[in-house]
Amino acid sequence: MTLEANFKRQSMKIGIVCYPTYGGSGVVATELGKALARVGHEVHFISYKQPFRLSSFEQNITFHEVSFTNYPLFEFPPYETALASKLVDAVKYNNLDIIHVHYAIPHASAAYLAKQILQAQGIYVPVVTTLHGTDITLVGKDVTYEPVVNFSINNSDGVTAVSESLKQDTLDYFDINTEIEVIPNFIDLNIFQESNKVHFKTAIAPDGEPILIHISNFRKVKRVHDVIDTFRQVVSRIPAKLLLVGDGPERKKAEQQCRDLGICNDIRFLGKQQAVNELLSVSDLFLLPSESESFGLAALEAMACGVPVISSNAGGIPEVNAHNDTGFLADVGNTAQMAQYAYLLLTDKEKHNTFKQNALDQAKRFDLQRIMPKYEKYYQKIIDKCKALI
Ligand code: GMT
Repeated sequence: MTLEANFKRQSMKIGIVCYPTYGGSGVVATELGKALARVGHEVHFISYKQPFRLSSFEQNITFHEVSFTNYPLFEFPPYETALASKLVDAVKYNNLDIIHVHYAIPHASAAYLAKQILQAQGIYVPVVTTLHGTDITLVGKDVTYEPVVNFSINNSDGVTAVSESLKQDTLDYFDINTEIEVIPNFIDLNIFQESNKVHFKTAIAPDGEPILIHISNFRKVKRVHDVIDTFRQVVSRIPAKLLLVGDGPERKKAEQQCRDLGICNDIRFLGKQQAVNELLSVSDLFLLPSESESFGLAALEAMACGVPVISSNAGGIPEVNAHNDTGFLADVGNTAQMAQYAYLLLTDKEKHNTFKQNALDQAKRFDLQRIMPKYEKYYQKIIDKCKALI
């Protein structure tokens, strides 16, 4: 039996700070909070907007909106100050046991400030920071933010990273003098599972063509142009369709690339979608050629729906997508290799079926029910450690 299985649950009051918009860190924070609430914890979300995965009323969950009064002097509204003030309020009037911030910038430093203010009033609340990726690898290490990020990581009571790779990047880029615990991202297998959507599949691929899919926020780091270039090479050999799901800064360029290549008839830009599990259910391959990726939650969602993944080998992706097992990995930018792997899987039914099953088996290792207790246990450890210090 695992340590987590032995863990005796004690109800906690947990404050969760996250970005409410589309994006992996907000999804992980919201799904974690919902799962914690379902097992009896009292969860308080603190953000500037209702997190998009928190659409309906849920027992044990309260949402605290960070509102900020604008003033003509403020060219940039001081969000961090407003967040720290809201945290002080939420902790004080709800007796929170712990604050868990997702994405270091600016959440970890706002929580540190709130902690200091509360401490001056005789209230002690521990802070756990979860590092998600770009808060370290892209934005965090930039000189604009580095000193504050470094300080607030070292001054969090607990720090977790979503992959071994991200932990290593954090140790490489910053001067860290605190323990970092790796707690991987997870998937709710009740939501992400293959469902029968034959009519939908026929509508997209009327002649039974295989369907490739990419889901992201279309930021540069996702290399959407590599998705299209990989697809171009696949479709030059076999008929196929590509679904591009999501929206972001690179979308216009991607649309132009499809026009220039004359392959628009085989590609559908679907924009932001809610029911991605349904789209994944009709797909045969997921493409994730990212430049950098701490984990690759989108790949895990695909795998939970039985979709093998062709990805780059950047960052933490190899911890999720196992080469020649749940999919294939190639060097960043090597679209010829990615296309060759895609062709291999799409033209070998038996291999494709084996990879589908392997992908699902791998996703089960990241089942929410297995990972959530790791957070509960970690919270308890940090609360106990901090109590001992008071
Ligand atoms: O990928 C993004 O740009 C969004 C970003 C976020 O913070 O929302 O995603 C990061 O966190 C996800 C959840 O932990 C990870 O699955 C993604 O790999 C990570 N993105 C990058 O590292 C680029």
